[in-house]
Amino acid sequence: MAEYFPGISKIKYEGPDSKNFFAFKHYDADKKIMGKTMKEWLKFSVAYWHTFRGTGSDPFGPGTIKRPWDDGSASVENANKRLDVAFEFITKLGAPYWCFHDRDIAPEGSSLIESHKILDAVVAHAKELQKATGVKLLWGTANLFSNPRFMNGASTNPDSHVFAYAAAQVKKAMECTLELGGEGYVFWGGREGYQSFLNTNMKRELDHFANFLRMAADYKKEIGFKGIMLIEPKPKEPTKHQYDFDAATVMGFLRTYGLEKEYQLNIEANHATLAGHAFEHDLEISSRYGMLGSIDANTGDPQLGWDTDQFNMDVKSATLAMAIVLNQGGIPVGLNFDAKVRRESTDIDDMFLAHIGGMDTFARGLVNASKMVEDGVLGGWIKNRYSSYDSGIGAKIEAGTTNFKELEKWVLEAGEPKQLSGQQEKYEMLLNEYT
Ligand code: XUL
Ligand code: CO
Repeated sequence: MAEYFPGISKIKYEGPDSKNFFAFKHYDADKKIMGKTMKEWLKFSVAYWHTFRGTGSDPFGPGTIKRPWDDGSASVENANKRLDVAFEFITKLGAPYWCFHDRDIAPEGSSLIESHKILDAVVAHAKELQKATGVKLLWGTANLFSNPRFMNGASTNPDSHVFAYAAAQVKKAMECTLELGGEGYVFWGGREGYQSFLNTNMKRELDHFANFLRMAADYKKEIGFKGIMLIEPKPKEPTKHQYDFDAATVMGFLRTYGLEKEYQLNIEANHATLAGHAFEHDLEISSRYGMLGSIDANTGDPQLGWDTDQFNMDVKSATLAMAIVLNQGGIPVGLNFDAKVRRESTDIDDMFLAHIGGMDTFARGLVNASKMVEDGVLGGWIKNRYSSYDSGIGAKIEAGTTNFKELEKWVLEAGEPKQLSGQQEKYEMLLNEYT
């Protein structure tokens, strides 16, 4: 088979003193941290759409990124060749997983049946490549937002014909994910939202959305797919309002429609920040309710404020994220780099450096978080802050075994509460010590 990156050999761990950009300084795949290898904790995945279909185009100009292997055609040969390149890239990087949308790996045909056939041919090739390289599928998904037929949404489209089309496309994408042994299947509601309240019946759209998700959950059982079904919250972009606004909204929606046992959440950092939260906010809320299934690791740019999908190189952010993952004993599906190199980062080397940097950042986050846990720092201070609920009246409040009358009586005896400092600066100083 042709080699597309002849100048780059397998990326190795060389340790923190290495000056080699094409080496890991922190990600040491087989190193054990708190009983599991780094590879098992982190479950890194490469996002096919960004790294192999991204061109660097933005609303102000066309693509800047040209790849020598891609002839730009919509042929199956070109699609298969891109996969060859991708698997060489992922293998050299040493990421154990990849992720895709149906329409990024295979071109869309002129009818649904033709699209299915093209997808089958490309999936067969991907299966051979997975077998040959050992790279596994983290999750699959369907692109229900690029084709103009989905301009008013997919399962929340006012036209039931489009709803049915989306169902047929997801059915096929789920079958392909099963065929490739995916560990998850993701629903990101690209245009599942609205642009104007004036033409939208929100309740009917939400009911339809829930029915769609119920059918998908039923189909999962029917075909014997054992992976985890995931919903990826995002508040807006491309629509003005997306129904899967943030983690808390999605959890409430799932409970309202009795779907909370069928789905978990795929939390994306840049989506959390678009919703006005920190990355760790959406991780924490979903984790504490047992709903954190997977992570789309990226970051936005605080000055731009839109979904820039950058590689996260911020060690502090990765430390806080990995502390949450450690606390829940691991990430059930994985950590996908839903991130792209900048429009100006046009070299092939940049593809590698972005991923190496991202992997090292999360590896450092993992090591830092594990040290904080081992030193009893993390968790310790928070536990202490709530200790008044561990006994006495606090324990009764927590257990739900008291009432307003009893609490009034208790306060009349106990008097005014003492002021307890939140000590935020102290904890910020402590976090600095570990990062
Ligand atoms: C878009 C986004 C998607 C999903 C998969 O903002 O994050 O790439 O991760 O559809
Ligand atoms: Co994403």
